[in-house]
Amino acid sequence: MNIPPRDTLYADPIASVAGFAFDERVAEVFPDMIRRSVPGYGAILSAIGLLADRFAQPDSVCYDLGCSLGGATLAMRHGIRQPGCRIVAVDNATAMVERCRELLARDQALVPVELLCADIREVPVENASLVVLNFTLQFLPVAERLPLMERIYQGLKPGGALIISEKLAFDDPRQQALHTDMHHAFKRSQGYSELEISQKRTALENVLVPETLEQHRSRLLQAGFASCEPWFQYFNFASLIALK
Ligand code: GEK
Repeated sequence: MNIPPRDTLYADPIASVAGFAFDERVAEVFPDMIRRSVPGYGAILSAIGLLADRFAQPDSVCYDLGCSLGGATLAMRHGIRQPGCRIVAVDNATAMVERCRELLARDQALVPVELLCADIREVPVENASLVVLNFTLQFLPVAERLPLMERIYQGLKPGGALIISEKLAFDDPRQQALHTDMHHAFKRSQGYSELEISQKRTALENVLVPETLEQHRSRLLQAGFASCEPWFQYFNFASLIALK
């Protein structure tokens, strides 16, 4: 097994930090970056495998929207035990999709995966039993989030589910400050320097737009979902499950 290269993209001072983009340099270090930046990422992927086993229905489709290198796709692929299932994995970053294709080719599991380089706002969702948005919705303009939730709801079969993991914001300024501080403490504990933390934060400004748990919940209910509950939270990172 190759050790994934370490994320040092923000280690040196940058005169003017540009907005974060999912380019070749990010794709190369992505596995290391996401594990050291998102508290609980590994636990969430393991649970997505278990949830895929629970929700995948025979002869249906499981979607991984914003798949990056296919972490959630592979978790689902190894979790699904129902016959006739396939996975549709989608990302609009060419560098991510190319690497994802190589990683999927090395994986031995049998569930077919269709990997699309496309915008998740344009990909039809049909005959779905499970849809996963693992830290992707936060990168869409806020106004485009409800139409996507409505399309996902329409494309889910009865009994289907949506898993949505996001960085959260908080209405209470003390909670906001606490969770931001604790996230930075997590990143420091993972070996990121103050400079790396602050330059990355600048790069993500206006690119990653977090919302509160309540905003997510009310949007999901507005889109038609019968209920929605967080099943995981680690500081300001949470994962929700919405049921059709
Ligand atoms: C994982 N789910 O490892 N259409 C398609 N893809 C998009 C769009 C869009 N409109 N906007 C952003 N993306 C993964 C991690 S990363 C999360 C997801 C993070 C893609 C973008 O190219 C990137 O690959 C992914 O969403 C977000 O479980 O980096 O914090």
